[in-house]
Amino acid sequence: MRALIVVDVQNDFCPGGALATDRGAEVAADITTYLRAAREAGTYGAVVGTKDWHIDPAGHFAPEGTAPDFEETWPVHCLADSDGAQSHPALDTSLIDAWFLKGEHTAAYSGFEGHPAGAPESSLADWLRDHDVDAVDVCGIATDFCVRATALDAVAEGFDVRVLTDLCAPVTPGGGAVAFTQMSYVGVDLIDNHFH
Ligand code: VGL
Repeated sequence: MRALIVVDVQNDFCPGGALATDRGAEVAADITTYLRAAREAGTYGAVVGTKDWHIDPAGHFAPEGTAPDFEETWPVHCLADSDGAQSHPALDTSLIDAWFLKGEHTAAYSGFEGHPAGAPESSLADWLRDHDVDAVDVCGIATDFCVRATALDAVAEGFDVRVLTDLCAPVTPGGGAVAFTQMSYVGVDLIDNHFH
């Protein structure tokens, strides 16, 4: 059975947010349109969402007074329970079966570092296997960081992995392109023009 993983479609990663990607809001709306049709068609046995959910994520935030490098250090974003950490309003969250939070006390790019709220011992991989999932599609934000890390971990966990490239938004276009190349190199199937 195949699941869809919707990665970090949160306000802070969309225009107006602390770590905005240019295409974030557009991708949020497109994922909703895609997901409504996919639900009708029975494409997925399960749909899960991940959220960056920071409390004190070690060195993930640039120290106060210093500039983030947008590689390893970032502006403060997705603080647990803040508006910036909520799903973007264009994403219809009623289409998502389960949520996985990540990054409370450390940088956590991959959704596979996530756990259900209030259940730090459980993992996304366990949840997927419990639901007989052996294949995943991945989409969301940001292509070059959390989507890439989630797709690479999904491969390492033994899932058959596809990435829906037009339902992903990068931090930088160059970074997004490199990320797609890396994903494809480890065996991810890139599904282009899947939606448009
Ligand atoms: C992300 C940078 C920093 C992401 C999260 O969701 O891709 N990127 N934290």
